[in-house]
Amino acid sequence: MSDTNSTSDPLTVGMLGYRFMGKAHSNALSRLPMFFPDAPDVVRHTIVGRDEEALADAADRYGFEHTATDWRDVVDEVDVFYNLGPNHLHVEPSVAALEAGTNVLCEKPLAPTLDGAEEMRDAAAASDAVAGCAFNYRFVPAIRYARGLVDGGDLGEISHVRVRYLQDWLADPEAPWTWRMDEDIAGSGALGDIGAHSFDLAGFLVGEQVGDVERLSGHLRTFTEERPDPDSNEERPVTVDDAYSAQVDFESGAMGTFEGSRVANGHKNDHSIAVHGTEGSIRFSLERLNELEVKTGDARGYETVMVTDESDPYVEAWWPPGHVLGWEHTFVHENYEFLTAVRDGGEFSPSFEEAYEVQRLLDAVQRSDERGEWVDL
Ligand code: 4PW
Repeated sequence: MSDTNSTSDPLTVGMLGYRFMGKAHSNALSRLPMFFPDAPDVVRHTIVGRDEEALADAADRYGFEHTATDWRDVVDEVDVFYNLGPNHLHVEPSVAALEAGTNVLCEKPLAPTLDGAEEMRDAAAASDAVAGCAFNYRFVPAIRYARGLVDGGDLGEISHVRVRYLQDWLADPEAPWTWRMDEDIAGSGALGDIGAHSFDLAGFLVGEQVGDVERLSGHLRTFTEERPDPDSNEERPVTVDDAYSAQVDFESGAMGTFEGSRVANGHKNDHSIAVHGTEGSIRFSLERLNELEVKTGDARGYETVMVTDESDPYVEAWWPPGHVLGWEHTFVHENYEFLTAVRDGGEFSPSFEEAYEVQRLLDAVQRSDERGEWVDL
């Protein structure tokens, strides 16, 4: 890898994965120079995948100079490695990159298993490179604004945290099999895919007030045991959960309830969080991400705050107040913070260490479900 952190040369990026997340992060990289002029310059160097034809097309559309079919040829040739592959590809390439001194931004969940996540956390701790996990919902302006209220004491002492992440793309039992339904590749189903975001978001918003999770009770359910493989037309087993729920006790005595489902008919990408405290409450839904509902002081109910004022986090970089932002902007903000940390030799949060803590909770939910009892963390 070239010397990155102290140079003002453009940062070279290698990206593993060119589908959903490859497109989201490539879009973010292309937006940065226009809207965040103080962001580091980036060269989209090499995009990595297995299907050469699809890869060439992605390189063309996403603006990458080269393609490669083996990540081993890339991790030590670039300044920053984006690991956007399926979960079972998170550990080995990320660890190899960090050992080569290459900065890594890895998609969530950090790994399919707690052991894999531990290896990644340790590799990050042993490296001078920046290692971040792409929990993009931390970068919604309304969530940053909400955190400011919580930190400022506007909600008083926190009693409840309630997070739901509902999708319905698997509600149809005939919806095709994908790698996200295979335990060996994904690690878990709704739990890791969307529950990881919920645990991270709760920690980000109120972690300092409520402390660590002391114990939890988790529950997993698979409603459809087999699905048609679009390649072979044969039925393939689903070895992960379609839905999970968890009850959580925090150190402070606050209670948490978490729920995630990929079979919640009518909900496309409904990530919502509510926090209640002695002085007030907030609630937020990703489906209305420019708004935050706030109840404080003597108000009899919630007031809807439009989080689009130019003083709100990140909004100044975009459009005048009221010209709303969307899902893709979260990736721009995340990439801005990550690449800035790389250039300046700074810290990026969420780090691999923080993502490992999320993985401990995912693992505890699985253990609790297997045992049918509460587990201590
Ligand atoms: O953020 C969500 C993910 O974690 C995405 O919108 C889709 O659902 C893709 O993976 C999960």
